[in-house]
Parts: sequence; C-alpha cells; structure tokens
Amino acid sequence: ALDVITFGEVMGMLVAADTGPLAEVRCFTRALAGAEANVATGLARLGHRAGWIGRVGDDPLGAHAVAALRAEGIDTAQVTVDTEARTGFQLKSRVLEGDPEVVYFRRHSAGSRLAPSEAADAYLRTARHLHLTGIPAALSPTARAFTHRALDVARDAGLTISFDPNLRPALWPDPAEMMRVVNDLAARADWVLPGLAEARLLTGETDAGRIAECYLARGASRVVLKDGVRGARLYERDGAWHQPVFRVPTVDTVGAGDGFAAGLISAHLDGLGPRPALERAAATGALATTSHGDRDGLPTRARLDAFLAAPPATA
Ligand code: KDG
Repeated sequence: ALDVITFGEVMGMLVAADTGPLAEVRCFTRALAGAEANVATGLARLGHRAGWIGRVGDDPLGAHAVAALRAEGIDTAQVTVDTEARTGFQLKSRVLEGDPEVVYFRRHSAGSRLAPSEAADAYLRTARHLHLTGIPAALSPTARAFTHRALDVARDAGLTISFDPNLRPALWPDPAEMMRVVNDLAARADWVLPGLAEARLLTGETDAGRIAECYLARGASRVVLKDGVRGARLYERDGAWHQPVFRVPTVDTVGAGDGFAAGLISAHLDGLGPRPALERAAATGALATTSHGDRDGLPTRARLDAFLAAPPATA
C-alpha cells in the first residue's frame, strides 16, 4: 500500500545555464518540472511510499520523466504512455535574485489528456493521503474531471487530503473561472496550503487570520499560509503557529512550495503535531531553493535530520 498519491503533469525542463533573457541563452541544463511530481519526489526522498498518476508522450522527454520518477522510488503503476500527444516542456531562466521566468510549451500535451478511470479510483483507495494542486484542473476538461473524481474517491475512502492552489493564471481561460474552480476544490480538502498572495486573491480577505477563518469555516481542518521570506503560519481550529524562514543560500525559489508540502505531509505520516510539522515543512521548502532545478535540492531523510539538528539562523 502507498502512503501518498498525487497526480498531475510532469514536463521536461531546460534550465538556463547563464543569466539573461531566455531568447538569448545558449546553454541549458536538463531537469524535470511538475509541481505534483516534485511533491512525490520530496516524499520519496524522505522515505515515504509515494505514487504519482499522469500521462507522458511516447518520446524522449516522457521516457526521461518516467525513468527519473522511478529512480526516486516513486510508484508509476498508474502512469500512462499516450501515443496521441507529446510530453510538455518548459524553459526556465537563471536569475541572480527574485523569481525566474518560466515559459511553457504544453498546450494539448500528453499530460493534459489525463482522464478519470476505474483503475485510478482503485489505486487511490489504497493510499493514506491524497495531495492535489489547482494545476491539473486548468489543463483540460478531462484533467479537471480527474481532479473532481479523485477528491470524491479520496473523501469516500477516508484519505486525508491536502490542496495547494498553485495558481497559474497563464493556464486558465479567464481569472473568474480560475477563482471559482480553485475555491471549489479548496472547500473539499482537509488542508489548504496557499501562498499568502494567492489566498488574498482567492478569499478577498487581506489579513492572514481572517483568511484562515474563511477556510476553516468552509470545512478545512488545517490552513497553512506561506509568505516567502516572512515564513509560514499554520492554523487549526484550536491554535495558530508561526515558522520563520530558514536562511539558506537560495538560488531558485521555484519548487519551495512543493518542498514545503512534502515536508508537511511527511510530518503527518510520521504522526507529528503542528509545530514540528511546520518546522519540517519549512526546512524541506528552504532546501528545495538551494538548487537550480525545481526538485534537485529536495533532501533525503538523512539530509533533513542533519539540517534540523544544526539549523541555520531563521530570518
Ligand atoms: O511548483 C513548481 C512548478 O511550478 C513547476 O515544476 C512547473 O508544475 C509546474 C507548472 O505547471 O507550473
């Protein structure tokens, strides 16, 4: 049986080796992108049994992605090779500070052709926890149907469910639809893990406490608001906790939220309470930013333990 299942689109990625506009960069390094695959990778490195559901094309990017996920020990029993479409990919720039530029080549990709199936339902029922993000719901009607169905199946089978909105306005036809669909998904999850700016947009509230109340009133049992270098706040019905950010040599902020989610879910699987869970999440998220890839910095259990045994100062 699996501890955690997640699903989404995995993409090939070329990360610029030099700084400058993507149109001018000459050298790139191959990596892998995909928020949910990043979370599965983080969990597998921390020693949990993680499964990822998705589709790739019958092409070198797809073959590389599946081999890379398997090499992490991620279960790929529900990964399909789709002969009708190509694996999506993205370019990512290299920056000295701030967030890099990301450009997608993923319209009508194999990943967007994810669709509900009885086999996926049965697979989901074998796990303890489902992690989902708002990205697949933006990709296509069938991927959105998969998302809704996964929530139904997981709720019915008693899995705990975490949801990271991961707003990607570029993938949605219009912002109103994004807000409606993402809010609907959040209302059916146990944990909601937005960035503070995303949560402000989604709830229309500005104050962190008010945002948390909003999600708790809609049925969430745990809300975590991530606020970059200002750290993260975790709210449950009976308390609130703040975790400052660990000072690490950050080279690329993309993937921090995925590392954070992996750490938080890992702590839950290990039976930890809110305070140590938040600390593990912050540590995993911080370490994810120390590499140029989205996932290369994700720590093994030994690396995480060593980091937390002698943590750097917090901001
Ligand atoms: O969370 C990191 C992701 O943004 C990245 O890996 C790409 O999943 C991705 C997306 O769809 O933006």
